[in-house]
Amino acid sequence: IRSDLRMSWAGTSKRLFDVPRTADANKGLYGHVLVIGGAWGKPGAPSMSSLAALRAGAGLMTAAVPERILPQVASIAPELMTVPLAEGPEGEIAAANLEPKRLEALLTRKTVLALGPGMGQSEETEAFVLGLLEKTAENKDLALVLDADALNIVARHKDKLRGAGRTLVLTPHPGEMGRLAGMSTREVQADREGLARRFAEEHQVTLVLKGWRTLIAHPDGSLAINTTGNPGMAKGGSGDILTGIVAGCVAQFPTQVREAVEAAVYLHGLAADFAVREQNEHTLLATDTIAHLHRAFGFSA
Ligand code: B4P
Ligand code: MG
Repeated sequence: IRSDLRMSWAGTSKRLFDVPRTADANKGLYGHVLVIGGAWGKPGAPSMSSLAALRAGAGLMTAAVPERILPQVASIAPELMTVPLAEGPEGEIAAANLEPKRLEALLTRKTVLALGPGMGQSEETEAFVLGLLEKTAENKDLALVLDADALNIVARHKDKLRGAGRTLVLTPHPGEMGRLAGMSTREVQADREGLARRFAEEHQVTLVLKGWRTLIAHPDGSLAINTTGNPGMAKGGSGDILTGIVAGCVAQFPTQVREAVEAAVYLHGLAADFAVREQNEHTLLATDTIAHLHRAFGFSA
């Protein structure tokens, strides 16, 4: 890796997290994350994102999920607040949730919206996602993190990808990146750096292109390469956890998005590197990474 692009603890996370919280800190200083996702049979993804955002230090955390899976999601942590969403025929998030009063209640006082984990891509959910992006387009104080099926939906409506003047973070794996860029996964992997830079600049977004040596490309076209993480993370749930950590970090440092996103990616991989020592690459679970986040945050090199 080119040494000037290589991310390190000292170059990223330390700047943000080696500083203790002020003694008179209160939760209002650290943002309010809203995770929207889930569908019947998929309570795990929004649960993991929510727990990860809490563990990453968000002041407040609300999960909005289809009402039938809400008890399962709520049980992940008593610190979590929840909002039941109206369901479509398959138990997915319905377009009815765009109703102005519902939407206002959902978004009031939230500072970061993480959209996508475990959501599916039905017509109802697609209408909801597109409507939500439209209605929040002018809300510059709400940072957006798009992952998973939110990315797959946006890939069909790229006019909705407008990051200028706001915080918009995308966290695709190579398959999702291919859909966003209109190319195959193989083509994505053949020129990860060039593609990430161009895409981030063109759409004015912060792009996290995941995988071995995750890339973070910024709206100005600059790039950082992550140095943490291991193949034990190549399992369902790892990406959902990253989404939560990114949202939690952006919630705490809304004016330092570059540093917050780079730190999130670095800490996610570092926590997994600690976790894999107690497990191994075969047995590691995505949630083991959350349980080791404190070691990543407490690391000093
Ligand atoms: P989905 O079925 O959509 O998987 P998902 O629900 O998004 O899973 P999850 O959210 O847990 O994982 P994610 O990848 O978001 O898609 C999976 C399919 O996408 C695969 O079958 C494949 O076709 C394609 N795909 C995914 N990754 C690919 C890759 N690297 N190369 C080629 N095709 C790929 O998040 C996983 C997290 O773990 C990320 O943070 C990632 O950086 C990290 N991670 C995974 N493997 C790692 C490794 N070897 N080293 C370091 N970090 C790793
Ligand atoms: Mg994913």
